[in-house]
Amino acid sequence: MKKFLIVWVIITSLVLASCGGNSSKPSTKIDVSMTDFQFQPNAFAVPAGQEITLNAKNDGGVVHSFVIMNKGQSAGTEFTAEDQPNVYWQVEIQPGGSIDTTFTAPPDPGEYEFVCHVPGHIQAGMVGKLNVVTGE
Ligand SMILES: [Cu+2]
Repeated sequence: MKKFLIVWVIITSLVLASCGGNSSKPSTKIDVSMTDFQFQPNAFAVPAGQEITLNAKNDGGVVHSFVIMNKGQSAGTEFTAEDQPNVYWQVEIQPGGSIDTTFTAPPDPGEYEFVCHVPGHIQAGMVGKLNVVTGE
């Protein structure tokens, strides 16, 4: 029985690892679920300068947001008024709601932080990484 458990753990981690690998493949579509208090998944790769479709669902019980910070900017542990000028793009979703919208990916490749701006939510875990990559 113990052996089966170990095998199951290994298979599960392999599956999870391969899923993680997919997030580094650039896509013009982002599908994200927001819960209390997580982005699932919490890492995306998009091609620089292209139009990105964002499909976001708030599966939580409180309002959440998807806020992309400018390159090199971090909201830290709490999003405050001082962080607002450093926002690249943002959208808010009511609990139980969903949105289907588009934004233009930053033309400058690199790593961008995205967060939920609602007080306390970054500390609770609502932070992720948007990897902007150049097309060939
Ligand atoms: Cu939130």
